[in-house]
Amino acid sequence: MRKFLTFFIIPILASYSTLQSPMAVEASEVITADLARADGSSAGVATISQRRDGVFLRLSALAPAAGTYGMHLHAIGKCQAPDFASAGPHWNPDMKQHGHDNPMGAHDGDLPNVDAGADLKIALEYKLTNITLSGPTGLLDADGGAIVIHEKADDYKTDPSGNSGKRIICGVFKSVKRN
Ligand SMILES: [Cu+2]
Ligand SMILES: [Zn+2]
Repeated sequence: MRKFLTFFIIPILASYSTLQSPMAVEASEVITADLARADGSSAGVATISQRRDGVFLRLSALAPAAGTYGMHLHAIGKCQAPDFASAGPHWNPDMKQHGHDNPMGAHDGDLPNVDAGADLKIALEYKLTNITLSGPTGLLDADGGAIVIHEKADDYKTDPSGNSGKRIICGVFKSVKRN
């Protein structure tokens, strides 16, 4: 039994420290978005941190039901309920089509689908590629940027939004730290 425990506890501790490590690495720039539902209630928070080892998105949110949801960075920092159309199209500085499975894709704002289990929680952190936070081609350009969660999964290929349906959660990114 002791051997069994040792075998399983070490990987758990290892993954825990991996999750915690972002806070230990000093971030040069952090932007954060309070997430809201169409009825105005809070749905969680999203944070993007520019660090020495890359740019990382961390999301902690509550979905309306267990399931898989499309999620993107959108071009305009405006979340006007109830349809959040104000957030504009996917963030797309390179003028590509939607989706990593689209030969003409993808938008820089295209992100992997997120999953919520029975507890409705969506919690993740991953490295973003092809992202610049500030400057004229950055996510936080003159009209800002937002993160949007959709009612359905993204099929990763149908232009312009992966058939992911209505926008159900939206958050405007705000700069919280600059060194
Ligand atoms: Cu979207
Ligand atoms: Zn897209």
